[in-house]
Amino acid sequence: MDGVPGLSFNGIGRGETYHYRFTVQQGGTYWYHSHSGFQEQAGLYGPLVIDPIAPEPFAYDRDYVVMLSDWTDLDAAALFSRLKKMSMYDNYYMRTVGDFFRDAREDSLKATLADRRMWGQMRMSPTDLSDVNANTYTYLMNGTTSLGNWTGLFRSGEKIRLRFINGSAMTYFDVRIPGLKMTVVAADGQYVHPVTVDEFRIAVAETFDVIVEPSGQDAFTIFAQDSGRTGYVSGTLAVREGLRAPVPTVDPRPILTMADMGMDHGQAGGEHSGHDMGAMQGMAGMDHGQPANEHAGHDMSGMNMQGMDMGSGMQTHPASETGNPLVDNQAMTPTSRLDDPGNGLRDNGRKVLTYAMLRSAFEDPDGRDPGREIELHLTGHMEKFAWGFNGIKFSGAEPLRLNYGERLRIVLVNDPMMTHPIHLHGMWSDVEDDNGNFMVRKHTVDMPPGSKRSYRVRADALGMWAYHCHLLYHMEAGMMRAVQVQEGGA
Ligand SMILES: [Cu+2]
Repeated sequence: MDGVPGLSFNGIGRGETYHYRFTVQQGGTYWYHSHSGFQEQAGLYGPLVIDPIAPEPFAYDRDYVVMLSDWTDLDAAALFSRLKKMSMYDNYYMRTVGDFFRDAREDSLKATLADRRMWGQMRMSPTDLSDVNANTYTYLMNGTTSLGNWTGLFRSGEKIRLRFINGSAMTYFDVRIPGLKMTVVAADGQYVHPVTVDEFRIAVAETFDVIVEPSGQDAFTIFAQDSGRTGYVSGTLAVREGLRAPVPTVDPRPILTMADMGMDHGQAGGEHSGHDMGAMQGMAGMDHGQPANEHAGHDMSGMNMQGMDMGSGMQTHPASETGNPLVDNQAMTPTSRLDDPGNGLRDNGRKVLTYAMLRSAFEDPDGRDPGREIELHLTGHMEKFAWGFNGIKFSGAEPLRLNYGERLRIVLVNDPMMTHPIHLHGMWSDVEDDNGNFMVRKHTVDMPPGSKRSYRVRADALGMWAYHCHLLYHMEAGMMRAVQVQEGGA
């Protein structure tokens, strides 16, 4: 019943009634949405909270759903065709001539030129963080704008459970409540060992349950800014209706760095500015000479890999990516980056949740070592707004076949310079740490640019399932596969 029209059932026609019948095997915070066309963008979604049978491992006095979403009055099909024609439409922040000369003063002119040339060859603006942003979207909290000020009431000293759900089509949010610590107790509906933070990034489709204990003030702002720093939505926790607390300004706009492109050999700690690329200027010599498809199959021989650790092992790529006009970038040295709070959140003076802090409150629910491994690359071409796995769109791909009951490992490599929240229907994704140990059970695994992450899957649900990027327009453009779980071995 985690179905998708065309894969596991025929959808629900106009005027039809469809009865979902399923055994509830879990509790927690989830959401539901249409999987037909662009209906999710048009608002066909809602929160889904399942009360557990067993007592919960934490206490609270009240709970509220805080559902975040991105709304547009545009027809979603029109927005999609705009993305196909002008993928940069919302990216107002192309760097200006003024920025160029400021950079040139601060660095050497040579380094600045090298940096700019490199980004030009990458066919991406270093500020290009999201395809659609607040220039198009109005962000909503529980269906209302910041002006509408959704308010959750509390009495001083109470423990409030907030069930954050990112029901956006395309938007990552960075969430904080100035003046309050948030203790994360569940991720994607499943209990985690409590971890207390100031802020968390919530990918599209993820859910996080947090507990806060407001006191000492009558009102606190729940602040959710988009990851591209083009806008925000806010609401309020208050002792009565009609109150507000100060609303922070949106953080400075981050820029993508070499680390975000999977080309950094070290850990991702520390927010790189575009200026420290001087040391990487050898990268600007990456001239592949084939304008149509310069990044499929890098010719390493011509590159001056100054400052890069060639010994750490370069990432290999599937043959289907080579010479593929739908692949504009390949991660060279991707790492899990599990302890990276993410672009725009590093060293911001706040304690920011990372995946490395998420530990399920239970042992590996399967316990077996994976019997085999499937590596899939997230691929795309920014300008063409083409997305897929291994350079192949959904329409041209065979289903992934899993054997009923098997335990396998899926390794994802994110080649394009965008972040993708990857969701497998029907089965859990048990995220592993860098040593291949079970870490946290999720249904949506965020894949930052240049990352390589693995998770275990127990193929315990027969049938056809969708496996896709949860950015709606990426999925529609082809970043989706069918997964077929079948009985009786390979
Ligand atoms: Cu995507």
